[in-house]
Formats: sequence, C-alpha cells, structure tokens
Amino acid sequence: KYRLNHRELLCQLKTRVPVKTIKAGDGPFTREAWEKYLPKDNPRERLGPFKSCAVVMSSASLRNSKLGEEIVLDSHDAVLRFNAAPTEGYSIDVGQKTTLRLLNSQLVVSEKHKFLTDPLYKTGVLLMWDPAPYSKDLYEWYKKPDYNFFQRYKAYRSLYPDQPFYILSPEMQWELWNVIQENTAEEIQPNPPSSGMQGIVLMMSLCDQLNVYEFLPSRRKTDFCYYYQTYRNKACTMGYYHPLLFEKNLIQRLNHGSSQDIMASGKVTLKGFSQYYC
Ligand code: NCC
Repeated sequence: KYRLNHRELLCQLKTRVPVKTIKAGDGPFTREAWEKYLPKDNPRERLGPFKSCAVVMSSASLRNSKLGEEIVLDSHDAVLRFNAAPTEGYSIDVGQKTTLRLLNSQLVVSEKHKFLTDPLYKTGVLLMWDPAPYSKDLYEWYKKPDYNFFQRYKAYRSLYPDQPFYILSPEMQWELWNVIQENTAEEIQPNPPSSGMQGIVLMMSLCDQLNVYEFLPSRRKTDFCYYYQTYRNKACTMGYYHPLLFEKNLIQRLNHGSSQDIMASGKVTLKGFSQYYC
C-alpha cells in the first residue's frame, strides 16, 4: 500500500481534521441555553499564531529529565499541558509556563480532581473534549455524552467567566481517528485518539513549529505512568483504550528532528499547518 510522505501526511491532518469548538447556536447548543457560557470566538482568533510551541506529555519518562529549562526557554511562545499535569514541584523537569491545558470530560466531572476549585486549572486557556461515540451528530452526543459534563462546564464558566474555556467538537476526534486508521495497516478500535494526540493537532493549527516532549518515549521510558504520580501501568505509554501506539507511529513519521533528540529528550519536532500549502 502506498505510504504517504511527510508533506502528504501533514496535509491530510491540515485539510481533514477541523480544529473546531462548539459555539452557541450549534445544533442542540441553543442560544437560549448556551449563549451565556460558550466563548464567542475560537482558539485561533484568540491565540497565536505562535512561532514555536512546546507540547508536554504527562509521561513518567519526564521525571529526572531536567527538560524544564528547555521547555520554558528555547523560545517556546506557548506551552500545552494535559489534564491534571502539574508544574509546581516539577518545574525542573517540565517547566513552569502553561499557556493552554487540554482536559478530557472524565476529569471535568470526577469528584477526585476538584476541577471547580483546584488552582491548577486557573492558569491559561482551557479546552476540553468528550469521548463521543463514533458519529458527528451533535444531537446524539448531546443526549448521551460519554461523561455528562455540561452542568459542570456551565458552573465553571459562571465562576471564572474571564478564563477562556472551549469545548472541542467531536468532529475533530473522529476525523483525526480516520486519518490515523487510513495510515495504519492494522484495524483500530473506534476509540477516540488520546488527549496527547488531539493536543498535537491543536498546536499544529496554532504554531509554525512545535516540540513535543515524551510522546515518543526517551531512554527514560518506564512502566510508571505519570511524572507526577507513582501509579504503574505500561498501558499509559502503549495504550489500551486510546489508539496510542498508532498515534505514536504517525507522529514518528512526521518528525523533523533526530533520533538522538528522541533518545535523549523524548523530543519530536513538527511543522505547523502554516508551513505547508496544501
Ligand atoms: O493520562 P493522560 O491522558 O492524562 O495523559 C495525557 C497524554 O499524555 C500522553 N501520555 C501519558 C502518559 C504516558 N506514560 N505516555 C503518554 O504518551 C498521552 O498522549 C495522553 O493522552 C487522556 O488522553 O485524556 C488521558 O486521560 C487519563 C485520565 O482520564 C486523566 O488523566 C484525568 O484523570 C486517562 N486515564 C484513565 O482513564 C485512568 C488516560 O487513559 C488518557
């Protein structure tokens, strides 16, 4: 089977995966019920374009990496982090700045994470997504989201109306899944791509260039899951629910950096969508 080259693969992502957020008036998100809560702009109108960005995964292989300085300096104009990943207490390894944070709906609703009150979530622009069933039908999703996060989202927006907080359209995860499946020999289960993979595509739309840390694991690869917890599970790096292994293969194919960068820093260098005319 023909294997897409670098440029063709990036163009597939650029032209087919819409980095789209929900606006009041979209399908079941009626103006009456949602106008007060949903941002009127989209992330691209508010953010960037950035020259250079860092995407910091939550991987335990960041522990003792001392990558913090590179992540913060290295002329990164914006830094994306995921879910509950902290900087406080870990900045030597992961840096300090958080420009954007991508959350899944499980975190938003979970009692454990104290999303409404934990100061961790009060920095930067927030975006969230919900593992909707394979369908782009907003009405179906609205009736039956994977985690019913709508009330919690509204509560957060009422408490912190000045912090931008977007909901990604499920179209994004499923178009991304399609591109991953079409470029993978095996058949993949129809589960949505991980937050990490969705975040990479989000940043490709906002940044001319991006460095992704510890998505492709360095020589520090470990069975531990997160740099901020002692929980141990290989599946965090290899995947069980998300098509993580296939996501990683795809990102490897897009890498402009060297294999030494991967070994030493778990660092992959990618071009943003602005760098190719498709
Ligand atoms: O684990 P999670 O993501 O928060 O990690 C963010 C992204 O970093 C990449 N990663 C993480 C650990 C690791 N060892 N290797 C990695 O490559 C992945 O790309 C991952 O997406 C998610 O994708 O949203 C996920 O969320 C957690 C959990 O819901 C949140 O942390 C909130 O508590 C999921 N874990 C569980 O459900 C137990 C995880 O499967 C995916």
